[in-house]
Amino acid sequence: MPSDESITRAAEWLASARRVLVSTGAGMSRESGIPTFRDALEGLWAQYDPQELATERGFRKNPRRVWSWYAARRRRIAEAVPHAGYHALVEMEARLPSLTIVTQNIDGLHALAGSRDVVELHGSIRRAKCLDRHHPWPGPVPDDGAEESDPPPCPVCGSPLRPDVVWFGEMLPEAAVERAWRLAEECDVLLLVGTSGTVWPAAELPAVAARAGARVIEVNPEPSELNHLAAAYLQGAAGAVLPRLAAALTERRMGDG
Ligand code: BJW
Repeated sequence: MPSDESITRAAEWLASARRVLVSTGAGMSRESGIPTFRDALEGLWAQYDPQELATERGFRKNPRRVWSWYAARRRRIAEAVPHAGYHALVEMEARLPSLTIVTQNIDGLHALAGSRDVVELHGSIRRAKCLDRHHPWPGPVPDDGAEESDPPPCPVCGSPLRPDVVWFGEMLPEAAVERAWRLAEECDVLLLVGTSGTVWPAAELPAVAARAGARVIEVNPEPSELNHLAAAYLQGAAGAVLPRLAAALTERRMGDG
C-alpha cells in the first residue's frame, strides 16, 4: 500500500492543478465484479483468441459466438455497482475546478456512480448498432436470456446487430479522441488508473500529457507499460487508493479554509 506521504504529495499535486485528467482502464471496474478484458477470456471463452471475439472479422465469421459473449458480459455488467473508488472520483470532481474522465471501459460505471464529465473512447456495451450501416438500435440492447443466440436483425436494413464498442482495427469515435487529446495536452495532472497501457491509441494519452508538462500519477496493483511516465506510483487497487486520495484532498482543502 502507498505510504501516507506519497498520498499526501499526490493530493497536493491534484489540489494545485487547474485541470485534471483521469484515464481509466479495465482494472478500475474489477472490484465491482467486472473482469478485465483479458480476465473476460477465462473459462468457457479461454479457448478463443481476442482477435476472434473483438474484431469485425471474428464477428462476421461467427456472429452467434461473438453476440453471445457480449450478452454474457452485458448481463454481468448490468448487475455491477460502482465501488468506493468510483465514488472517490465523483468527490474529486466536486472539489476540483476541472476534472474529466477519459475511459477505455465500455461498462458505463463512471456515469452510474455520478461522474458528470466522462469521455468513452471504446464505446458502450449498453448500446448496439448494425454491422453494415451502423444504424443505432433504439433503447436497451435486446437479450433473449439464452446462453447462445444469434444477433437480431437491424429493423432498418436487416444487417445483424453488434455491440457499439470499438473493436481492434477500428477507428475510435472522432469527437472523443479529439477531446481526450486536447485534455491531455492541457492538463496539469493525469491520474492513470487500472490500465495495462498496451492498447493503442489510448496508451498514448499519458505520454501526450507528460510531454506537455503534466505530472502523471499511476494507480495500479502492478506497474503498467506506462509506469516509466509516472511521477508518482501509488501501488494498489483503485477501490483502496482512490478513496485515500479523495480523503487527503478533502483534509487539505479543509486545512486551507
Ligand atoms: C487494477 C486492478 C484494481 C487489476 N485496481 N487496477 C499503434 C501501435 C501498436 C498497435 C496499434 C497501434 N495503433 C493501432 C494498433 C492496433 C490496436 C492495438 O492497440 N493493438 C494492441 C494489442 C497492440 N489498436 C486498435 O486497433 C485501435 N484502433 C485504432 O488504432 O484505429 C486506427 C487503426 C485502424 C486500422 C488499422 C490501424 C490503425 C482500437 C482499439 C480498440 C480496443 N478495444 C477493446 C475491446 C472493447 C470492447 C470489449 O471490451 O470487448 O478495448 S480491447 C480491450 O483492451 C478493451 C480495453 O478497453 C482495452 C484496454 O485494456 P485495459 O483497460 O488496459 O485492460 P487490461 O485488461 O489490459 O489491463 C487491466 C489492468 O488493470 C492491469 O494493468 C491490471 O494490473 C490492472 N488492475 N486490478 C486498479 N483493482
